[in-house]
Amino acid sequence: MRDKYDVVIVGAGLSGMYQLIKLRELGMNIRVLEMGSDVGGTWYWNRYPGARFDSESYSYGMSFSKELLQEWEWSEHFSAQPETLRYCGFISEKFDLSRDIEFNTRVTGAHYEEARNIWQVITEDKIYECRFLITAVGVFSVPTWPEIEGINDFQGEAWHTARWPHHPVDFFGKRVAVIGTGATGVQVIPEVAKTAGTLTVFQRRPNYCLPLGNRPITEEEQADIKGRYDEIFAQCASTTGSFLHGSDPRSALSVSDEEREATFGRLYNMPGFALWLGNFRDCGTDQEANDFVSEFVRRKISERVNDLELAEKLIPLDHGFGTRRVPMESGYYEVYNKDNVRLIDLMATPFQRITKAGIETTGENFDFDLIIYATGFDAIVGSFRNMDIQGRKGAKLKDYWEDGPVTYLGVQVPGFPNLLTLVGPQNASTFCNIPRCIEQNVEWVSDLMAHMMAQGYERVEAAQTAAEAWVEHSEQMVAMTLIPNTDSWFMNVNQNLPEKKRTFLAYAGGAPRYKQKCDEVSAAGYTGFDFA
Ligand code: NA7
Repeated sequence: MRDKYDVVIVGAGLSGMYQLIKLRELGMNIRVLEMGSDVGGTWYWNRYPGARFDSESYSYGMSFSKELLQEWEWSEHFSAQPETLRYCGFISEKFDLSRDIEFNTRVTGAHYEEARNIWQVITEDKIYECRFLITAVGVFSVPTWPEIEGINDFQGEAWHTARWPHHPVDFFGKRVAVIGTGATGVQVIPEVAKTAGTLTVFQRRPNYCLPLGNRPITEEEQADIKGRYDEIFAQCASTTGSFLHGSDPRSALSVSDEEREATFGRLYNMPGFALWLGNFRDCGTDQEANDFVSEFVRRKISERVNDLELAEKLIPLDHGFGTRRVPMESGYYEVYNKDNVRLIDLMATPFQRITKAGIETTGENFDFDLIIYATGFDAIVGSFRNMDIQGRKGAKLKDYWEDGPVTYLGVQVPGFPNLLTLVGPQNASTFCNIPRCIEQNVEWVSDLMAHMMAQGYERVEAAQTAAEAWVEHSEQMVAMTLIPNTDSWFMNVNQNLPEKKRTFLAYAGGAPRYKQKCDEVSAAGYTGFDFA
């Protein structure tokens, strides 16, 4: 006997949880399948020390329930992972979600059966049947390890930050290596440096990191935040990335050198992504404007690192500020002023192999007790590639996306009826203060379901022409930015994986434009979708 449902949702992170809540309202019979042993998604897996929001906590929390907003209290302006995971658990309990969730259940594939218009969802233990398959698999769910010879030979402790153990990891007095200096590495490194005997950081390409400016939320602030949620979310809805930081309408080239410098200085000292997202409007689109801000951040880095030669290694010269994800840090650069911390520049001395005792580069052999891999993810599309998703006539999604994702609005794929991809490629959610876009995505998908129920439709499928137009529009949007000028996970580049087509995976047109496009489509009777 196969378990039969109206909807199977893959993933019990925030998007899967909220989708469950919304579809219950339609009286649907739903099963959520989750690989972890609890809810939380990203916050369940990424338990490494230092993991925390880069979004202001009160701009990140779910906004759909006024009661939830009043009941939950964030303790810091940028909440740390343990608190955020508790928050996910709090939502699950409040809305009694776990009765519809199967934990420790990994979906390995899903096949569409055209004759019966059903999806067969395959897990390691059994097969579920459903009419609608909704993926809520997150953006960073498939960690990638570096391709280094001997990686399994190391006899000490080794952890990937995205597969951090549930027990505490002790760094005290140990010789610790961290590989990777992206958003994750930059969070974990200062934490390790606090107690490690020695810390050796292996850096390939340096990033432009900004001070996070985290601090506890005072009682007065708490009351103020709770009284201003409508205003906070309205502000988020008005900005490109759904953060509190909206861009300055002026061009960086239209002001005097003094004014520009003063603006950069003010934004640098503000908490969060202010300098990235609240800057002059052309810093991310015009090379000259971008050069100004890049140079500003380079100067800031050199001011914070005592040793000039070391500072030079930490300063990016190969790309412009904000063209890759900007890591947010708390005392990151100052770590390199400590005697027990070393930076190894892999551009000068690349890895040769990992040994039983540690790491060999072309310049030196190192012995370690613990290696931390902060080496990133098969971002956005990795989870889709990891599942054997087959649509009409057995067509495989991974083949269809071989040359880059093809979607309509980032939520549907031609040839894959009744498959809905929350937070999928070419969807604004992947480039957004994510819960803000999750709410938009989930509500839009729920409205689509309600529409289908009202009309008596049982199948929805994006038209090929509509998807092609969406891909073209997405390409036009990113071409207006400087993002394609450098390699990053934004551009589907991950050197730890077989080479893939260089293509932009997210949606660069901004969340307000994306929402408007989605709303226009629904208001016009779901143009671009075929129903049956
Ligand atoms: P990222 O941003 O992809 O960073 C991964 C880091 O690991 C980055 O510094 C990489 O260097 C480095 N890396 C990866 N593979 C290697 C090898 N083989 N050798 C040396 N260094 C390597 O992942 P994060 O986890 O930091 O952040 C992911 C997202 O999570 C982030 O953007 C947030 O939105 C949340 P590289 O830059 O490729 O030279």
